[in-house]
Amino acid sequence: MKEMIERTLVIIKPDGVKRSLSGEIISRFEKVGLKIVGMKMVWINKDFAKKHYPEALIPVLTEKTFLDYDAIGIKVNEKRELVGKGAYEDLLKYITEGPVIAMVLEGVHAVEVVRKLVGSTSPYKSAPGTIRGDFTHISMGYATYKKMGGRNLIHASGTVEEAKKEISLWFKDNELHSFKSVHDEHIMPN
Ligand code: IDP
Ligand code: MG
Repeated sequence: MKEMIERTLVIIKPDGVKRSLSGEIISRFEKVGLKIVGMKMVWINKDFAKKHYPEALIPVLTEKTFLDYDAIGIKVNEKRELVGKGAYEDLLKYITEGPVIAMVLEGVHAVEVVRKLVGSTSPYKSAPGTIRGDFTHISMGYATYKKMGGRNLIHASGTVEEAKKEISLWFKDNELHSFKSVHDEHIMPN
């Protein structure tokens, strides 16, 4: 079924690049047979960061921060919206603080498979064996509290729709390639 073959966007964030984890992260995707069909290193500016992470994300950041605060019983006097806005500004700073590696991966149910390998947003909850679970341990609540952006190493599209939008933001058509890998014979014949 051709429709099950999807493309998804993955970004190794500045902390992943600076910690020299790029090779390790890429090889995890290669090992399950996902195909890299586009890849580049870029240092994005704030305008571009706001396209990738639009302001509509603020309520989500607020939610994730307070989930972590509530879990350990932290009470914050600041208004919820202000906490979310602060976390958003920190996220923009974080994603623009160094170069990132952007790639498009292709494979069967690629969006969901990549999310499974990446692990949940707040690494202290990410399962061992996942990229976030194996290589970092902070929580989003801690990141907001420390005003450091949610340093969780990696971005991966959340849905097929999101993947389509994000791929067209980051890559031109002629930067993406169709070719046969050895896995195609075993995993995705014709
Ligand atoms: P995701 O990356 O797992 O899809 P999203 O909710 O889409 O998570 O959030 C985008 C990014 O924003 C996260 O990967 C993380 O870097 C950052 N982030 C999310 N929630 C928080 C938070 O509560 N505090 C600080 N940063 C956050
Ligand atoms: Mg997301």
